[in-house]
Amino acid sequence: MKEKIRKFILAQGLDDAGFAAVEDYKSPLSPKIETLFPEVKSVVVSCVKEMSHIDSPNPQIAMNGRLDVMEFARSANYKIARFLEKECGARAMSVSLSYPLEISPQNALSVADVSLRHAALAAGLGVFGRHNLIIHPRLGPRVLFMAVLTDLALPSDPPVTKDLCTQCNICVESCPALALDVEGKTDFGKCLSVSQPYGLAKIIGFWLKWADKSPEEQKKMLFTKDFFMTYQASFIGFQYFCFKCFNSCPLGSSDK
Ligand code: B12
Ligand code: SF4
Ligand code: SF4
Repeated sequence: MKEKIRKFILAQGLDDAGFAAVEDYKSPLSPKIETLFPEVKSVVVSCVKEMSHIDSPNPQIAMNGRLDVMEFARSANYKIARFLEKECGARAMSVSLSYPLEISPQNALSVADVSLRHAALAAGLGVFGRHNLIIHPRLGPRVLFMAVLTDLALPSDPPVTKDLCTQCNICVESCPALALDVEGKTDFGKCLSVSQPYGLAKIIGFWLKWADKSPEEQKKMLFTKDFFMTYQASFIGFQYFCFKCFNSCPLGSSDK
């Protein structure tokens, strides 16, 4: 059964696939996976390579490439879920790539319903690196993950046992936010301030400032780059302006 599913996934143009039995998925901060789908038995994880767009100094080119990859991955993930239901007689639920995500002051760390890094680890698709990203054995960290939960009982693929990270520290030194200084923990707030400069913090800051201004100054604030860019980010979704930990890591960077 696994090989039938893997063949289908690779035929979609995805770069790799792996399987994790739910008992092997261990993400300490995430909700219990059974709360999402009580009958879940395994997680089908796939990945897609990020291409050269993430190396562009132009944030529009970089983010447009990311949107392409996300759109493709979302559609491919839907097809995998559909295949599991139609061709394998299973029930299946797809997991979001990044969002929708519960964002609230009560979930201040933005813990997702399913941690795709821990799912990829359990499915034998890679290991954590110093940058806290999953390094795929062939493609390095330059991959995005997606997953489908299913009630099909599929044994886990063998884990990657080799420590792929060479501890060269390039990712840590390349992070403009100094968000990777403490090993094993990304400083979420520091990362966000650089990687999503027009995200929620900017929007809240903007409106708090706006509320205290005179009508004349309020009008002026609406004609600023900050306002225009946050307007755009509000319909793009999370808009990333930094890919440094992702693209500075030398592992897998030349593999197509
Ligand atoms: C919210 C989120 C963020 C938040 C982080 C919030 C957070 N608390 O983790 C912010 C905005 C900061 C963020 C940033 C980035 N993100 Co992000 N993010 C997510 C999302 C949606 C949820 C993550 C989550 O639930 N985290 C909470 C829990 C799982 O984390 P945790 O248990 O505390 O585990 C952390 C540490 O304890 C540590 N850890 C745990 N076990 C171990 C074991 C070892 C040995 C080590 C060393 C570390 C380690 O690693 C984790 C990272 O801090 C996922 C998608 C998803 N659904 O999983 C994408 C995801 C993790 N992001 C991704 C990417 C690429 C990025 C960025 C590069 C941004 C960009 N330009 O794309 C940066 C990288 C930052 C970094 N180096 O860590 C990819 C990672 C792909 C990969 N190859 O690993 C994911 C998987 C999206 C995807 N669909 O592929 N992200
Ligand atoms: S995305 Fe940028 S700011 Fe965030 S951890 Fe990676 S290098 Fe640092
Ligand atoms: S850049 Fe170096 S230290 Fe960072 S994850 Fe890659 S190999 Fe490890």
